Amino acid sequence: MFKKILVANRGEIALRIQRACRELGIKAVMVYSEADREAKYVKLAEEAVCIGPAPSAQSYLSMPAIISAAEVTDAEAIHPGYGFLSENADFAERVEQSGFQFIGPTPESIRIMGDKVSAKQAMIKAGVPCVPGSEGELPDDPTQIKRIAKSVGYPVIIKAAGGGGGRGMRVVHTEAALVNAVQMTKAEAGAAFNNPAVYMEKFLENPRHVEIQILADKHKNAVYLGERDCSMQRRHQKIIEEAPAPGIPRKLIEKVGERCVAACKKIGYRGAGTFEFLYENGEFYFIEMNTRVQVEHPVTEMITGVDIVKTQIMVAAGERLPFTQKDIVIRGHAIECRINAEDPYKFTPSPGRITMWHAPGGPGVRVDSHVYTNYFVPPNYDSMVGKIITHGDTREQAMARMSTALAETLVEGISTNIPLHRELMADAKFMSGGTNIHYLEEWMRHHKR
Ligand code: MV4
Repeated sequence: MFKKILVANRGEIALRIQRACRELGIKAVMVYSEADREAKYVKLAEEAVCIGPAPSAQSYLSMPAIISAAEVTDAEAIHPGYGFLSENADFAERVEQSGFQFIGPTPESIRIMGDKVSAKQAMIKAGVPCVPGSEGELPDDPTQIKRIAKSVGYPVIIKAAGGGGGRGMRVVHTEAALVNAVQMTKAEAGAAFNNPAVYMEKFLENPRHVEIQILADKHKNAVYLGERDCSMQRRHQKIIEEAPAPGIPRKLIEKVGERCVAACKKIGYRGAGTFEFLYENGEFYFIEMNTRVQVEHPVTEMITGVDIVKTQIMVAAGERLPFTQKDIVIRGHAIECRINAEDPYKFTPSPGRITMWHAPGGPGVRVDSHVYTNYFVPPNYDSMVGKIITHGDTREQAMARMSTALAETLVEGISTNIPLHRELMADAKFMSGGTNIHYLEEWMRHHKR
């Protein structure tokens, strides 16, 4: 096992990784920007290195700054967390060329999944169900583009190969609008991702976003840890996640989960990974794979009892997965509310000093947050200040515990989206389960203030 790991991230996930290291008896080196000097996980760290000024480009996104920090502290491995450099194949490669273990998949796996066209081709080959669409990249010839769209059937969606997470997409309803939409998407993709390649899919109108968590080791063992429903989102920002996904037959999850595991074995995937699907009319359609630990990993940890971050570190060190698929048993239900420093209805960021932070507690309540009373939320990074996760025997109990937890959470000095979460936990449609990806935005339109 590693003796020392460098944590190349900030905020709650930096703290989460530090906790996993402590449990494993590994020293965690924390890095921080000038804006994060006062972070408690920095003060509590055995070692911490300032890697640059507040702007991410000069700190958390600076490969030389992070790799030199690992060199001067004699760390053996680097955990990238989520966001920042976590899905940058060049970073993973440079980490390994510098003699460190990257805690994540190989650069090749990251590269394949980063290109959505090659990701989809790999999944089709491995037998994972995908959204019907073009076979790979779209050609330039307008006649061929129209022929493909006709066979897929309108509406279609044009997506950039270099996009993902909602960037670089366009929905097309008619043949008249098709060729221009393809050209526009290609031009934007070339500018934004330095890759003009686009592909086409049937546009699903009212899907849910359901994803499957996997873990794999370097010895071709892989398991799936069930699914999460992440449909409660606004502008591609998830705000509530839950596991299991309400109302989806267990047998179907098992079938798709087994396909994901087979795909991992086939491509030699290692580490934690998430297969993102759209779920509509009882069917799963793969859209993208994330090659990092995700913000919402705690809901899976709560229903399986598996420590995903700890396992990421163990498998990166070459250990075998300490469990097999039959050891993975889903127990109860978990919900996560992301707490953001923002206006709850206008969504404008609300950085600044937290003059009072009182976290909830009680049975089945988990809080993953790096903030505390008197903490200053810097304006330079994303607005998430923590996550409240509740677990219960049933979905109803998990939701009741979440309502209680939200009621006793006190934050003063900044605005947060806690009032929005309190309202959503009392919303009849959300309470009944199974709302689709459009529900929150529609709800916002009907609850204007
Ligand atoms: C789609 C889709 C409908 N049909 N693909 C948006 C984020 C990116 N990961 C994929 N996205 C979508 N792809 C087809 N063929 C609708 C979306 C989509 C969406 C997906 C998941 C969660 C929220 C979403 C919000 C708007 C659109």
